[in-house]
Amino acid sequence: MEPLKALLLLSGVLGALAELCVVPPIHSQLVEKLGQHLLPWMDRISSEQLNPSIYVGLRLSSLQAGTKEDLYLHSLKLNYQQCLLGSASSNDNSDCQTKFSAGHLALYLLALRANCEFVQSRKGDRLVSQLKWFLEDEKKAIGHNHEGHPHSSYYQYSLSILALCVHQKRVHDSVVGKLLYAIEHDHHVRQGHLSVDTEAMAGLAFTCLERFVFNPDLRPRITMAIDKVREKILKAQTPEGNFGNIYSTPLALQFLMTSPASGVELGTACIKARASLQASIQDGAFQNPLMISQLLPVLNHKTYLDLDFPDCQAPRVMLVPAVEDSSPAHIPEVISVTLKVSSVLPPYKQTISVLAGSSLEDVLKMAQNIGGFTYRTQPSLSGPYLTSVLRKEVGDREFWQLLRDPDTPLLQGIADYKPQNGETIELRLVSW
Ligand code: B12
Repeated sequence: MEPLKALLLLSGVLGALAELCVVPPIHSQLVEKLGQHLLPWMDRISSEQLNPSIYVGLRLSSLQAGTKEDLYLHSLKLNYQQCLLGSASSNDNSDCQTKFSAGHLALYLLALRANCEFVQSRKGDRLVSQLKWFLEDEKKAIGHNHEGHPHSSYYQYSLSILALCVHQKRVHDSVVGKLLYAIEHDHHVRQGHLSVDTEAMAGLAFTCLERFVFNPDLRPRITMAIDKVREKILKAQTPEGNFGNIYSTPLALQFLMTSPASGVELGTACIKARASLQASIQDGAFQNPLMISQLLPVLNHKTYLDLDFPDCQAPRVMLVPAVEDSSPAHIPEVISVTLKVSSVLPPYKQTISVLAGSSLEDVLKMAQNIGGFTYRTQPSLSGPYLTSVLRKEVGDREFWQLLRDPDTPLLQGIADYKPQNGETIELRLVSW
């Protein structure tokens, strides 16, 4: 048989065995609208508001923001390098250390790769060392017998491995070993629920490690872990098509798109997920810049793994700011929302009046203004994170969970969630 024919036959056989996760294109106008949401966030360049994930998402998308994008990267570099590499003795620096976690540093390294830069020079090496120290520290927190937990989360642990890997920096086998063990034994499962986001991030990290084969002895375990992650994510698909929920679907798809699989209905699952994503985008479910930044690569058939060899010359459509809606404002309607906190003594319950379209954060502000209620937040890449309610601060591995009465956890944070008239929202202190 001619060599070409033999090759075609072989690829045909392999193709029939292995299924690919392909996400069919979504209407370009919808994608542009998502990109437009990011533009105002790119004007916020104070160190607290900078978000390297936005830069990564945009660079892996089909869209570009021209000089705004260059300026944003410049601000990221100024802030991160000054902060992370500043003199350890200065007060400023200790302030920085609390502002930027290892997860932020990992995202910053991904942003550099998104601009086709490798960490080089002494400064770059120090950033890499910081991330490696962080992983060593987390490894110690997990402990020899895997009985502990990372101080941050397995999500940030995986993100850090991924960032080092796309910079082709070796990660110690024992560090990888802890993540393998966690995935093999479901150690990151929280309250019995699988965190699809965490699985997907771990899957992306493993797939990168598999590509670079730092240690061939680990390869079979890594390959098995990738298969296990895929299996669990596919099992977590809902009847609507989401992997986990709508907001974990982008990262899940990023992972599923990186490796073909045989013997599973991967292609069909991804087409179903894409349909659900399209419906949610049309419904306006994607407003949060972090969520958009994880989604945009998927809509451009890209994943964080493309950062190993990014195509920085790929043509991208220039974004233009959205035109303000000038339709006449209608008379504002007042709605009632009941706020309930049972995790404190005495329990708190109060009905608050706010304008329709107000966020949960507006409700909390109003309750605080009325009196008898207090809360505090901390800025994060996803927006304001609720850390204290009625002076009760979260303890180790605790968080203030947001629920719609009676027992439905919200899928959005306080700044994004808009309660409906008559709804009761509970703030509940829980362990994770
Ligand atoms: C780990 C995690 C948690 C942990 C965080 C604790 C910890 N020490 O890590 C726990 C379990 C406590 C948690 C809680 C919540 N989470 Co969460 N979380 C994540 C996850 C998997 C990773 C976040 C991360 O580390 N990012 C990387 C680092 C570098 O960024 P960072 O900004 O520094 O990270 C901090 C914030 O992300 C913050 N955080 C975590 N979750 C959320 C959610 C919101 C809305 C905000 C504002 C902040 C926030 O905690 C991180 C650590 O300090 C993401 C998944 C994802 N796809 O991003 C979901 C994710 C961000 N969480 C989500 C949600 C909905 C929540 C909750 C609102 C759930 C609820 N009903 O109560 C609460 C937050 C409530 C509050 N108090 O404000 C959604 C947000 C979707 C959206 N529309 O924006 C995501 C995408 C998961 C999902 N697929 O549903 N989360």
